[in-house]
Amino acid sequence: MSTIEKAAKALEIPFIREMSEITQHMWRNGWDERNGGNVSYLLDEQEVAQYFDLNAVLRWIEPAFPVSELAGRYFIVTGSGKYFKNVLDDPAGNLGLVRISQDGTRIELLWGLENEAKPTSELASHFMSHIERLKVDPNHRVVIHNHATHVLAMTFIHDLDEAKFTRTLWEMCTECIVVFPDGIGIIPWMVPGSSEIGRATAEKMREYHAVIWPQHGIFGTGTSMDEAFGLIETIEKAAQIYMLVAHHEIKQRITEQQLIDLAAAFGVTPRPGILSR
Ligand code: 2HA
Ligand code: ZN
Repeated sequence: MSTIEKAAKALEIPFIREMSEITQHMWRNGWDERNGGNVSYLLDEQEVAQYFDLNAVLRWIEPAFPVSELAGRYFIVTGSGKYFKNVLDDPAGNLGLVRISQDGTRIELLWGLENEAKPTSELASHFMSHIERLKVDPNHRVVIHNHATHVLAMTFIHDLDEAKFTRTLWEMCTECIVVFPDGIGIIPWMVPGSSEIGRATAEKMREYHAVIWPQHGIFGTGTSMDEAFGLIETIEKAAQIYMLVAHHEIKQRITEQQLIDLAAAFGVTPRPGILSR
């Protein structure tokens, strides 16, 4: 089978198509230069069984730490060092379908990650974030990390206090407070790819759907690809507006009363401590 035929066949599988399309969208948005960014998507066993033999393990991969909380769970993940630009043309070379072994000490590869590729270098942050999000929302499914341009820029010039950062984002677009009433978590700058940054990120995920890594990027989560991607898009849009207006004289803005009215109209509860009342 040619690479083109192989890709076309893989793209008939809904979750492979979703991963391939979302990575392409992010690359086109300029959020995933080179091998930047990673995605992991929790799948149901029945969803996987429709397309794959669950007993056909291609190889085993050692996770950096045991993940017994995720034993028996299925994920499709982006590969370490892989370019989002290339996923659509070669899903099997850039994505992997994996299952966590029953004791949580091994990753069982069922499809993809061809040529001995490994799962994303940020697997610790992904797995730990899935564990924490699932505790607060059993419908949680998706973790996306990317280098959203204006979010990253904003971390250079805005106070990194979570309440202040969130408040600024809410003020940038009318619907922000409706999309992320729980606000934005922010961790200190840390070396990426480590279990430490994974722990720090996941700790924030207990309370937030999105976590910013200063001077690096963002993690967004959701119950579907659309929800996780839509959250990042909305935060990035607000950050873009901030970067466009920050050095200009502001003649009118969204007031605190308007934020309160929006929350009431859309039935959301803003995180306490961000608005003054
Ligand atoms: O290279 O984005 O944070 C992938 C990354 C690491
Ligand atoms: Zn990154």
